Amino acid sequence: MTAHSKNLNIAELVRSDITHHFHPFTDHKSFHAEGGPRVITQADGIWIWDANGNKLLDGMAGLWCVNVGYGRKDLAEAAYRQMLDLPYYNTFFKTTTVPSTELAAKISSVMPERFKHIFFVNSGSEANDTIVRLVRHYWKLKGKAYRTHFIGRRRGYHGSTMAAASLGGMQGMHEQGGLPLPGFHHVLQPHWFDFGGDLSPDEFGLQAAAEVEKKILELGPDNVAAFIGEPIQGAGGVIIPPKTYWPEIQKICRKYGILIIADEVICGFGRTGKWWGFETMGFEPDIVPMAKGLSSGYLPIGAVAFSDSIIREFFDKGGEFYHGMTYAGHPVAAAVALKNIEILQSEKLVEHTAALGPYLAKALRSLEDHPLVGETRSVGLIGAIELASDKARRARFKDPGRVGTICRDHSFKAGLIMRACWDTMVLAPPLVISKKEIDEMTRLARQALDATLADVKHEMK
Ligand code: PXG
Repeated sequence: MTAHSKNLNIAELVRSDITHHFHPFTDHKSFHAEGGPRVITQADGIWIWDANGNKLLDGMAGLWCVNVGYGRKDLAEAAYRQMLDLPYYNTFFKTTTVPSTELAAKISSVMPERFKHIFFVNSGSEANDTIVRLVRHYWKLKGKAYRTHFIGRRRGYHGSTMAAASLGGMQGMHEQGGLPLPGFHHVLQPHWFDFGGDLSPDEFGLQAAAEVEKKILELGPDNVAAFIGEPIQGAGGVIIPPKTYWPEIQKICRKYGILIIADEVICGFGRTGKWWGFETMGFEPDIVPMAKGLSSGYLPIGAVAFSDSIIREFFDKGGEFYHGMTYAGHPVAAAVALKNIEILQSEKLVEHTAALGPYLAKALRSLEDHPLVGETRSVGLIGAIELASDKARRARFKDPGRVGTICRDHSFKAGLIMRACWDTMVLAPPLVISKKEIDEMTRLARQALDATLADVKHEMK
């Protein structure tokens, strides 16, 4: 532990946190009942330490974001240097800063040729809110102001702001705050384990894509602005669509002139073994929101890449797009993101992820002999373990999420941070993980599964 954390009075800090800190995505009643927060004080590589000195393997890279791992001095130095040069200036009103301009060009350089223009924001939520406004305005510039509707998927996650949560398909979120807003629609997620029935994954992929066409026809093809999807749904439970799904979605969207948004907030910057999830899943989006891995979470920054055909309308027609955040392209965050991408390139971390993908897949498959495990799946360094009460029938336990939470808690106790999305356990470790560390992660996951089984054995069919 650092001298700094040694000197903390942790009990006092926890008391203060309960008194003053209102946390996101937290059940505040049980938070109080259980004695407040776990305090994380330090991290290095793929490991984090809490204030009690417990060492945990961070199987989630923070919240799917610390792709280059913890403890990168280069990133701290990039921030320090930029703060001394220019801690802040804006990018509004025909002004720029050196790091924001350099970062736009850098992002563009790792994308397909048509993505030359990058709009900066501070988070994935803001990226998606920006897209809703910009896409509707784009269609207006094109003389098709009636194209206003967006189609997403159930259990899609695109952020917590009003428009981003409307694009997303999280029922619990929609029930709070009057969502979705008008004009946002959702179709079945391509989750074969839960919905595939007797179909082969490839057959099911086509069926799930057909749901999108059905929704388009129901709304009237001319009224639909865009389809949004994560190439692999993250928070929904690492839903890796069958390989037939995305190419079919692309065919359908092209047929009706509907824009495709690939939400790369989790999949981008190497997570799937290529720079972008759309490359791994085989489709060509028009718009790409990104955040998380853009700076590996070292500072908040997000961005949206727009294809030339969209940007051309703004260049040709003129007129101001009245949208932007004070900190858009913040020079310190941009300097850190720039250095982060340089690290991904110089250490060949995308290639490393591609090379380790089959190793993680095999490690996860080794868990399939466990009575609780109905399926495992992964691409690159993002994977899932499905918990089932009857693996042969792919049957779930009652009260979705209950057994997942038990497993998540056992995982913490064993020393592994593994998240539960309902009863799907998910893993997305930093891309710097080694084979030996994957073995350790798998060993700890099995320990958590064993402890979970002891708790729920009587419910197994
Ligand atoms: N798109 C995707 C695909 C995401 O995963 C966002 C957009 C929103 O990004 P911001 O930066 O506004 O959070 C996300 C964020 C979870 C969890 O529980 C996942 C996210 C955020 C919080 C929790 O898995 N993803």
